[in-house]
Amino acid sequence: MHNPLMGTARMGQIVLTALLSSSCFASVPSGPLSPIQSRHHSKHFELTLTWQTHAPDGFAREMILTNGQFPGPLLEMDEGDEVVVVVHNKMPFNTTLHFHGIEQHLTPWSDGVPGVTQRQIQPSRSFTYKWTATNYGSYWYHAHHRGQLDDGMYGPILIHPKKQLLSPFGLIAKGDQKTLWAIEKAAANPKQVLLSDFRHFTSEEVQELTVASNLELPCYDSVLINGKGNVDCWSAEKLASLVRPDQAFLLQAANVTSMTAKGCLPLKVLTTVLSPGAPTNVSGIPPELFDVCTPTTGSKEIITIEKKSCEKVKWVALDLVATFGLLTATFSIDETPMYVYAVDGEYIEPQLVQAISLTNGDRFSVLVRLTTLGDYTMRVASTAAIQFLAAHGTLSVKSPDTKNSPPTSPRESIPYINDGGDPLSPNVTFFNQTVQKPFPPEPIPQKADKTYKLHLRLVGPGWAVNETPFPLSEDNNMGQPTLFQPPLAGIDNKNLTITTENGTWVDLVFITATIPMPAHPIHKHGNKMRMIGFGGGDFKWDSVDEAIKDVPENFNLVDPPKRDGFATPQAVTGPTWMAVRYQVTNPGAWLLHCHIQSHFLLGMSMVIRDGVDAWPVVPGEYLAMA
Ligand SMILES: *[C@@H]1O[C@H](CO)[C@@H](O)[C@H](O)[C@H]1NC(C)=O
Ligand SMILES: *[C@@H]1O[C@H](CO)[C@@H](O)[C@H](O)[C@H]1NC(C)=O
Ligand SMILES: *[C@@H]1O[C@H](CO)[C@@H](O)[C@H](O)[C@H]1NC(C)=O
Ligand SMILES: *[C@@H]1O[C@H](CO)[C@@H](O)[C@H](O)[C@H]1NC(C)=O
Ligand SMILES: *[C@@H]1O[C@H](CO)[C@@H](O)[C@H](O)[C@H]1NC(C)=O
Ligand SMILES: *[C@@H]1O[C@H](CO)[C@@H](O)[C@H](O)[C@H]1NC(C)=O
Ligand SMILES: *[C@@H]1O[C@H](CO)[C@@H](O)[C@H](O)[C@H]1NC(C)=O
Ligand SMILES: [Cu+2]
Repeated sequence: MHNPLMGTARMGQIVLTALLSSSCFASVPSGPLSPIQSRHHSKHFELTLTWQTHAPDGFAREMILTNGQFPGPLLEMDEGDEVVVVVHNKMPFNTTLHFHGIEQHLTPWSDGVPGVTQRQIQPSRSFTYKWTATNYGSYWYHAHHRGQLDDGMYGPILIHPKKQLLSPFGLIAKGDQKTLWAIEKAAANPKQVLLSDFRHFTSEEVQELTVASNLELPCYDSVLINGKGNVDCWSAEKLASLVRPDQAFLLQAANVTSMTAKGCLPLKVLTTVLSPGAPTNVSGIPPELFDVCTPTTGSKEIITIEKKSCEKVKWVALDLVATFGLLTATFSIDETPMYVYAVDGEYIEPQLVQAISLTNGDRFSVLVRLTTLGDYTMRVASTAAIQFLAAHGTLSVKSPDTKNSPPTSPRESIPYINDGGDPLSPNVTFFNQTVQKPFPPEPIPQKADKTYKLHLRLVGPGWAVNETPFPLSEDNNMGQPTLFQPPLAGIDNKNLTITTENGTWVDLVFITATIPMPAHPIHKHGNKMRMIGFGGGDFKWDSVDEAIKDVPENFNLVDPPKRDGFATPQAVTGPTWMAVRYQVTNPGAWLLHCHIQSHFLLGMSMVIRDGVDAWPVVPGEYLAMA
């Protein structure tokens, strides 16, 4: 076990100032540090949403801009701040805004889920979200209405931790005080790196085609880093060289020989292998959606880091935010290992890795140690079976003192991964969630009060977390959000709702009921969860407690990972399961859903009415707001 005392609390300014000796130490935290007992402030943001032509990857289409930009602006604040976000809907359709991973403690009406916590915001109307920044770390905001996330409605959130917070940076600095200061300074000002997939069709066009064809249509056009990228059409040889066994199996089963020019599984795989027997109609699907690839020049994200010649080592922190609508992808920076120090906003025992697999909604905060000037390629490459797609950006380490700067080397940096997201050598270590430990340790009880077994299924063309696909918001509850209904009254659809009591510990066990089944990144609103176990085969027990007696090796009740979303294990030949545990401490109506946009749109959601015995009273202004 590690020693929590090895963590560090940030130092006061006086001590630091006294220790600043050379000009090089200008890189040690020098700005005014807040008093140890920092007062909580109010932070006010205005976000204006417009539907405009924009070309993030070089292809112009109508999409959602936030304050005229894409991705939306960073919302930056301190832990404990009272936050007000006023959303002005200047778009020609309804919308809502969700703050991903933000607890909304005592403010469930600001969670942004239409039909569950609010009514939709109509065109030319505004809505005021008010919440407290109860946690520190990396979060993001995005549309929660229909497929608007895929139209570009998202941006990052950064919550600076309280100064006295115990941090894991001492475990990286290993007793070296200067290293510790350099790391703390870097982590106080992380650079946002948003990783997205992007499509040339609007979300509503895709939704119409989905309904007309009776098929899920999961093929995109580009991957973006901070909203920049291009369409890069790969040769048939390159695509063939990257095909993995699971893809080869699917291609062969459909009697097709290769991925499409866009790097997608051909429609025939979808109609014959993935939706066998379902009545589908592909005649209305434009060839540009799956087959035809048209290259664009687009643009490339360059993150410039200034490294003074007297600084031997420059530490930089990056907040990686996976805003993907569909893809799971590998992220890696050539020749640059990453210390992962926080996941979904919260500190962990650091892991030193060369690559990270990210799925929808994930946040990874990493520190990199830069010693040599030059350009290093940042790579994001899809690992989803459905499509090959990658983006490259540049981490450019430059000297500010130009007279001393060496001639720029034309050398290409050496990659750890290929464009298929696979490691290029056995030396490449990926982040391992199984051994992701909260820092400092956070014990959990050995037993829960209640167990809910939830069956993930494909129901016709729809997806379900439980028995029944969830209706899209406008059909739900006949316009009356769940949160606005009396908590102790009966509920409309028991298949779509779980009700819990405040203070209790709850286990959710997700079981794949349709085989084969892809991984589903399940996100819970309102709180983080601990992933206490997973495995293959049927979950034949009634509770985790019973299961542990039979298969103790599948569980970790000591230091399980904590996140606001966990991906269920993919089921290829037989069922799989995953168990998460949380305590109900945040009464309210919370959505539990798959974060893959096409699955979400096809119904993969349900509502957990947490702590109905202790629901806060919805303020009148929210009951009235629409
Ligand atoms: C837009 O929102 C309003 C208010 O919530 C709702 O009555 C209306 O049906 C919505 N319109 C559409 C097209 O969903
Ligand atoms: C693939 O080809 C085999 C042999 O020709 C045939 O039996 C099978 O039905 C075909 N499958 C599909 C999905 O076309
Ligand atoms: C299939 O889709 C096309 C284009 O959307 C439509 O014209 C046609 O009527 C559909 N066929 C069937 C059998 O539904
Ligand atoms: C892997 O690491 C070993 C030991 O550090 C080194 O000798 C070897 O060259 C590395 N291999 C590759 C492919 O990078
Ligand atoms: C992750 O860690 C677990 C526990 O040590 C180990 O069993 C597993 O093989 C590791 N996974 C990878 C991909 O390294
Ligand atoms: C609830 O689930 C059961 C079992 O799958 C199903 O028979 C029933 O029709 C569902 N009810 C609703 C209202 O969808
Ligand atoms: C809900 O439960 C938590 C944990 O037991 C407790 O701290 C909190 O006060 C409760 N909330 C209400 C409103 O009773
Ligand atoms: Cu899913």
